[in-house]
Amino acid sequence: MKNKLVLIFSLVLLVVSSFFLSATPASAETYTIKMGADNGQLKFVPDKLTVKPGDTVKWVNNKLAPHNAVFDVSKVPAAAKGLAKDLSQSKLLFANGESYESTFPEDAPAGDYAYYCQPHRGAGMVAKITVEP
Ligand SMILES: [Cu+2]
Repeated sequence: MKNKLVLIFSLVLLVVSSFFLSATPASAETYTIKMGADNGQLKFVPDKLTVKPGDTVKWVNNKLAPHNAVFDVSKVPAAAKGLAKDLSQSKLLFANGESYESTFPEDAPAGDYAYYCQPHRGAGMVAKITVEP
């Protein structure tokens, strides 16, 4: 009887631990977004991207610098306004190939996060990241 209990307990432990292993963000991805299209357009490429909490976005300076990536706090989920500031990269990048990364935390609220390049916002250099759990 005691052995059986130990066996059941071990099995439960195994199932629970494997659940936690599969739930860890081992599959977190890093997505690269070009700042300035190859063809010389003032765009982020891609300008629409879907990520999961835990994923990282890497902006790379490509064409027509300077650029940056600032989230529009009026166009992010209501619960994510503080986060949007943390994710913003306001430093202007001038050199080709310069980059920075922002990681969406595990508790990032789902929804659309709009952002723009400050020098080129008026020229339409705006984009969107959708967080989908
Ligand atoms: Cu720009």
